[in-house]
Amino acid sequence: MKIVVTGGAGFIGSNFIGYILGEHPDWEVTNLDKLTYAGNLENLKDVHDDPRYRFVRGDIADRDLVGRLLAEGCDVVINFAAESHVDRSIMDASPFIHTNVVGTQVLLEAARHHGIRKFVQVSTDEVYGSIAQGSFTEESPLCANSPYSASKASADLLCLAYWRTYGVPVSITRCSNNFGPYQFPEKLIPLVISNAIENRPIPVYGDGLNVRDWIYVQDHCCALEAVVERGTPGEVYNIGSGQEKTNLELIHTLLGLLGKPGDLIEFVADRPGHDRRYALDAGRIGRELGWAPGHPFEEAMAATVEWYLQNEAWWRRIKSGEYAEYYERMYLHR
Ligand code: NAD
Ligand code: TDX
Repeated sequence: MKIVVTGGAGFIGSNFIGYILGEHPDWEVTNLDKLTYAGNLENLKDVHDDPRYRFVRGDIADRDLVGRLLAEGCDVVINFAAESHVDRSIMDASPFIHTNVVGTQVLLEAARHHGIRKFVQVSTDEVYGSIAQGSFTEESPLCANSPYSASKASADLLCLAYWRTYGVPVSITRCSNNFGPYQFPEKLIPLVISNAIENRPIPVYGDGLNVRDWIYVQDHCCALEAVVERGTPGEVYNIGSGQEKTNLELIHTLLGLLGKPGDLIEFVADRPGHDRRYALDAGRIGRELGWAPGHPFEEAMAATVEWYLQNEAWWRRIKSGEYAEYYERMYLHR
C-alpha cells in the first residue's frame, strides 16, 4: 500500500511513520512536509534510510506539487500537516488558515481528481469546545473557541462536504491531547519537563485547573492505523483514553518523576478563550474498529520523562534556536 503522510516531520506524524513502517513491511510512505518551525527531520532518523520511505519538502497548499505527488499513484492520504499550537494561533491566525483550511482543501481536491482510496483527516477534540460535565460524542455540535480549533473545525466541515458532494472517501479522527517522544517543547508536557530539568519556572495559565484527557502518542498512532485499514468513509471517530487530569495534577506528577520542587510553578495570566475541560466519548472506534488504548497514564508518562532525559540534545537544540525568541515573547512578558 502506498501512503502519502503530510506533516510527517512533526510530533505525531513522525511517530506514526516509525510505527507503521515497523508494523507493515509492504507499506510505502511518502512524507510531504514544509518543515516549518515544528518540522524536524531528526525525528525521522530511524527511517531515513528505509527504501520504503521518501521525504518531499513542500506545502500542502501548493496545488501543483500536491497534484504531481498524487498523480504518481497513492492509495491513502493521511493529513497531519497543521499549525498546531493554540497560543500561536492567538498571536497570528493567518498561517492556521493557510495550512489547516486552504491546505486541507487543496489535498481534498487532489484526492478527488486522483481517485484516492482513503483520506484520513487528523483532527482534534478541540473542535467541540469545552464541556463542564460528561463527554462529547461524534454527534456533538462543533463549538471551536480558538483560531486554531476554528481552523481545524473548518477543515472537518470541508472534509465532510467533499465526501457528501464528490464522494471523496474521507474519515475524520478527533483525538485528545497527545504526549510522548518528539513533542515540540512549546506544548505543556515537554515544556514542563525541559524547564524543570533546567530549573526554570513553569508557567501555569490561570488557576491551573483546566482539564485535559491525555493519550500516549503510540495509542493515537494505533487508532489511526485502524481507521486507515477499517474506517468507514464519511465517518468521524473520537480517539481518547479517558485519562483526565487538571494541569496542576499533571505538572505535579512530572515534577515528582523528575525529583524537582513544586516551587518552580509560576502562575501567569490565563490564555484568552482558554477551554476549561475536554472530554471525549471514544466508544465508537472501540465498538466499530476494535481499537482500545494500551498505555496506562503512569507508565507512559514515566517513559516519556525518561525519553526527554535521554534526549536532552534534541530539545536543547530546539530551545536554543528560533524557539528561544518565542519563549521570550510568550512568557517573560506575561
Ligand atoms: P506539529 O506542530 O508537531 O507538526 C506539524 C507538522 O506539519 C510539522 O512537521 C510542520 O512542518 C508540518 N506543516 C505545517 N504546515 C505545513 C504545510 N503548509 N505543508 C506541509 N507541512 C506542514 O503537530 P502535531 O502535534 O504532530 O499534530 C499533528 C496533527 O494532529 C495536527 O493536525 C493536529 O491538529 C492534530 N492533533 C494534535 C494533537 C496533539 O495533542 N498534539 C491532538 C489531536 C490532534
Ligand atoms: O506553558 C503552558 N502553561 C499552561 O498552563 C502551556 C504551553 C499550556 N498550559 C495549559 C493550557 C492547556 O490547558 O496546559 C494545557 C495544555 O496546553 P497545550 O499543550 O498548549 O495543549 P492544548 O491547548 O490543550 O492543545 C493540544 O491538544 C489538542 C494541542 O496543542 C493541539 O494541537 C491538539 O489539537
